[in-house]
Amino acid sequence: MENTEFAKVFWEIAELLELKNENRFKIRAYQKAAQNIESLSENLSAVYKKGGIKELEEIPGIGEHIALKIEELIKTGKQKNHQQLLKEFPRGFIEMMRVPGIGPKTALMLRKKLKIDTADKLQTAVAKGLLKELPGFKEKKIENIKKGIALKERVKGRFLLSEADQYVTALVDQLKKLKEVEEILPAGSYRRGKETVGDIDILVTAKKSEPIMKAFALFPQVDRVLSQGPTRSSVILRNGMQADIRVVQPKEFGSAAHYFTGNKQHNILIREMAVKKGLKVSEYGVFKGTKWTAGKTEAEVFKAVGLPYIPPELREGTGEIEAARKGKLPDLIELADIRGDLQMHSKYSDGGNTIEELVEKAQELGYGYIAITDHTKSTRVAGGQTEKEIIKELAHIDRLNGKLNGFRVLKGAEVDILPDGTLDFPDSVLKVLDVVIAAVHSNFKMPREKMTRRIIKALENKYVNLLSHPTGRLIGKRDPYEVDIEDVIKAAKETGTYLEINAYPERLDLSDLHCRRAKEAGVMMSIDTDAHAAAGLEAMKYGVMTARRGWLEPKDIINTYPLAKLIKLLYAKR
Ligand code: DGT
Ligand code: CA
Ligand code: CA
Ligand code: ZN
Repeated sequence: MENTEFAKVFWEIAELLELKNENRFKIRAYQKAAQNIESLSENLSAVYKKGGIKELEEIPGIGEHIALKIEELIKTGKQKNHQQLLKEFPRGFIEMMRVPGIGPKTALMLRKKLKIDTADKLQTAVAKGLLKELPGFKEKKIENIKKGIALKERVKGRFLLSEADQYVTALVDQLKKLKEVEEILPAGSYRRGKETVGDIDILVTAKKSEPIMKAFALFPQVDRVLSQGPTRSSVILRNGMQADIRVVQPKEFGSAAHYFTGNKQHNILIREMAVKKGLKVSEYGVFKGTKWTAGKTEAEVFKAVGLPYIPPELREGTGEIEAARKGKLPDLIELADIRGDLQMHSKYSDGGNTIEELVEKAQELGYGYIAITDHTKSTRVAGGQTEKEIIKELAHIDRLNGKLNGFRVLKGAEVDILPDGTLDFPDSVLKVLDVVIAAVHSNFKMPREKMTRRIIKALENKYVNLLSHPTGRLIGKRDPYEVDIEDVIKAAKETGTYLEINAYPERLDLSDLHCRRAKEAGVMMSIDTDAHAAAGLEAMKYGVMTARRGWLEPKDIINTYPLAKLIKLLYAKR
């Protein structure tokens, strides 16, 4: 089982216990466990193999109770309580409950009053106007449900980049062990770093392909085989995602990599350029007439059409070819450019690890600094801190910094932007912080103008140096709140506030397109993980991917600078 599968079981248990109105703390424990499992870099089964239940209990948020359930899942692939809950609330019902705008209470009522117990039935009922009859179903509520159905439609059959990543990593690890395999390249939208991935496309070079195809079909991640041929197979993985594998000859590797990386629009544009030069570009190579002239590397393919190498994240057919032609491709940011992480939560609020543990992890990643940014009091569900409590935390950080050599813990907070645009802490507290992150965590359903004004007002506070997850979206779960992002970008520029690219896998907020807009407007950004456990710091790569898709360079990102320069940037506004 992949970690996402374990996590899904616990998310589901939590969700279903919520339906049954169970104890809030019990529900929270399952959610915490699921969250921490998701951010874990090591596979749970591997952790278990190392040291059994005891080793599992070392993971933050996992006590004996949950560890035993994990053991059960590893041994039998199922968990009893989970299965029992599923009998009471079948999959179709859960899916309906997950439509944004529905939730547990509404789902139960729909089942009781109208016998609606699947997402499809819900859609039909909405279309027929049946919901209007129900008590409490005002036009606005129905409108929200309609939006929720549309949101679900948009992400149907797509998976988060991080989930695809877990499967790709597992598949690639196993392919590497096959002696016939020479090169391996996960291509497609995954390689382009898109926030959601439809299916996985893996390219392999080998002289003999049959043994590879046979082995691939038997990988434990594979649920069933759709088709298996000599050079191409398609399977469905255990999470329902499709994976295609293609075996090509070494001399075709570059052209195949280019073709299967896409995107389609980019490919079409490259082919058109080739035609103008009297060439033909296909997945098999670059041809002059019937003569193969190039294709061993991607660089050869680009060279054939007179272009420099274009990084995969830019290949969307949105101006990259033009920029390449003019020698104006950006010098894209890389993971190695990141020197620290400016948003994370410790045990002082809803994080699973102590500040010391977060520091240790950050040092392991080669960082020179981090900011601890626990929640503030209005976000009570996430253990938000009062003014008094944070003063204690800050003293703790001071003591710790006294002991650390060549590493700095910056004092921060993720401060709530209240509905009227004022902040959850007074300036007298903000003043003593190095990193003040402002964020919207409540009252998401404001009219556009009001929400925009609310956020801009927060940016006007001279102590706020960073706006976190600026649109509030959760991919596939919650649309961005209504906000005029162009106005927010403009206000960031005018006030000297930085915008965050939140690397949390279901946020990726700013999105790639918004990154590009912010850069064009001359706004600097930070890439932060918003980690709630030490392992969560590893999600930085998804934020960097998003930044690369947004054409960003190291100089655009404040946490690529050394500490001294970063501090200057953070204090520039005061
Ligand atoms: P996805 O899987 O929906 O997230 O997106 P992709 O980009 O991975 O698309 P996919 O898996 O359908 O195909 C992989 C690549 O193969 C795609 O990015 C470009 C190339 N490709 C697929 N179909 C066509 C086509 O009809 N024309 C051209 N020129 N390229 C194609
Ligand atoms: Ca794909
Ligand atoms: Ca595909
Ligand atoms: Zn949080």
